[in-house]
Amino acid sequence: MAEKVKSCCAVTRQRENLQPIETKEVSAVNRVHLEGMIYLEGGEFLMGTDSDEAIQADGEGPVRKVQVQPFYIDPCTVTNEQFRKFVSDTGYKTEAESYGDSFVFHHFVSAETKPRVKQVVQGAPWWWVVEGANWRNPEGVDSTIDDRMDHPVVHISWNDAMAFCKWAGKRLPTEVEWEYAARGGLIQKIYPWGDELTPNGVHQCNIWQGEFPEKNDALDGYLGTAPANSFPANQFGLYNMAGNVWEWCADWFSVGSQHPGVNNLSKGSAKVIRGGSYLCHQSYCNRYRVAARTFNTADSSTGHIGFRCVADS
Ligand SMILES: [Cu+2]
Repeated sequence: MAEKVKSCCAVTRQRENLQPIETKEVSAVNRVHLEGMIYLEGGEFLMGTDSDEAIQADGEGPVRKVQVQPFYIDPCTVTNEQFRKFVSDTGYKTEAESYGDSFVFHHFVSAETKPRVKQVVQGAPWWWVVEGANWRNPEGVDSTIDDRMDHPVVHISWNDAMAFCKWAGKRLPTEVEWEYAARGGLIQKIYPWGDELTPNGVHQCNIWQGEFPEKNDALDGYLGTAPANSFPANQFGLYNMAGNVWEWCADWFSVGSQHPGVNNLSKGSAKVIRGGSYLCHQSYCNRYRVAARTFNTADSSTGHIGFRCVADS
């Protein structure tokens, strides 16, 4: 990244000899599970922000009127439980499993796993490339998801998320749909619930408290991921549209004039992610605001990126 904006989030696979991943063709089971999904009627909304807090280089502004068609959306990000069903049904192998490693936040790596740290990311030394880290073993081979089945699945690349969507008869939200949903019908508020981060001192989302990246006070109750349905939902009934895990969108990332708020599904080098994660902090990476955005390559996976699905109405 050429920009100077500090980020907890930009961590991307970079390989000398990128080998094509063998992805098994997933049979398109045509079963749209609309039960449990929330219908949003769409319409016109104000996307983006011109506030002082906006990260200019990310292309958060200008504010523009955008039209959204009606669609269905999952109230929560896809959980470990749901992803396990998909894998047991299809035998799908994620990209992290094919590569043999994934990005893990340094605090979560045990002494036993330390010898399996293949690389520390330059410029973001809190990200370690851990051999054997994947969705079943989020912190490496000595970790499990057994006590986190209701948490968001992580170490999922954009390509993996697309495979899940295909199986489920759903799709990834466009960035426009994602922001419309996240705003929950509020107009130009900073967060999905309003303008105050902790109204009456009550935490509304899972982000970082303390000194990033060394000391996480976890005042919101969580060091890493939280259950996908934790914290109050926004006015549309959607959970964790801010914090917890970044969420993949369908669009390629772009900024500037080519980014008027229309869907960018045809070309690009990295995919949009939205919402921020348990690692974001105002002092460092203020990207849990509802207008904030960043990107990652379609084959990258980390312990703080997940996804939620939408479906056509
Ligand atoms: Cu961040």
